[in-house]
Amino acid sequence: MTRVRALLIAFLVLSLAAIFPLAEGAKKPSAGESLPQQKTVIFTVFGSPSEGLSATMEPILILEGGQLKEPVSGSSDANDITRFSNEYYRKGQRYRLLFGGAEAGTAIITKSSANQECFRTGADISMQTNVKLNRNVMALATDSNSLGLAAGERSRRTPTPAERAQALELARAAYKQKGVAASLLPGAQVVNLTAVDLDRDGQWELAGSFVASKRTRKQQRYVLFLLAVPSGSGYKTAFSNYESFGEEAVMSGANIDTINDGTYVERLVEHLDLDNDKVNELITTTTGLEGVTYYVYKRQNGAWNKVYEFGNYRCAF
Ligand SMILES: [Ca+2]
Ligand SMILES: [Ca+2]
Repeated sequence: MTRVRALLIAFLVLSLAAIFPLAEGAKKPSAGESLPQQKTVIFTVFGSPSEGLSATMEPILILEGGQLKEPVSGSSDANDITRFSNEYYRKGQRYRLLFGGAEAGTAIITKSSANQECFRTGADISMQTNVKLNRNVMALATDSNSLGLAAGERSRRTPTPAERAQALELARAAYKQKGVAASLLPGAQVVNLTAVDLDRDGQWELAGSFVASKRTRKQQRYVLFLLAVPSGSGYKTAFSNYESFGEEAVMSGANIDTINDGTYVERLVEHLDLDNDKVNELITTTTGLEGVTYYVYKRQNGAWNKVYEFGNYRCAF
């Protein structure tokens, strides 16, 4: 093959790629058709008020044939990280932003982090959205064109004072059941509390993260994640995850108060219907000192079960 011809073919291939940038994820099964779900990637999007429409994202799961699979992680082979970056983090690549289980705008890749020391499976993005993100308010991005509800069906908001009081009451009950001293409970802190409608019945569920602190020696932190669901005129706990951390649980050089700021505290990422059964799955995360873990909970026969867990190593502390 002559050099000119090779260049021409390369040019044609590039042109096609430019014309059909979304071709791979663009086929949508028509109504009633139950094709196996094609491979799609779900990313968590992290932003902050000071960054405005600049944010970062990293992959948390791959949805393929109805299965939840682990994506590339910070501890993956360097070649796998490069391959992922080349495929998903080309400058200008666009992804749908999802928030409150629904369409919320666009994420546009500005720079891959693959060559950095930390956050190697992540990327810098710019967003086109009216959603305001912060440390405890995260969004999702995806290359799927079918996941998520229409923008008008978004469900995610700050709880009312009454909802907050009920969630705190359930949190205190959960703490009491774990034997946490009653004297520490009035001071229990709400790290984050979000109202979401997971099953689209117009009644709000509450996802909450809490820390109770024993500040006398030896210090202790009691962390709790709790999903409260409507029951009668109030709420009941659908599930809760509790953990206790002493001073020795925090690596030297870190302060135990990092837990009060959210480290080791399971927090809501988002909710999204991953398997099209009309009930949204709950996606949460726990940030450690060297990485982050993601969880997916699914309602099965009325119970909320953990169906996925993925730890992403980011950087040595
Ligand atoms: Ca509901
Ligand atoms: Ca579902």
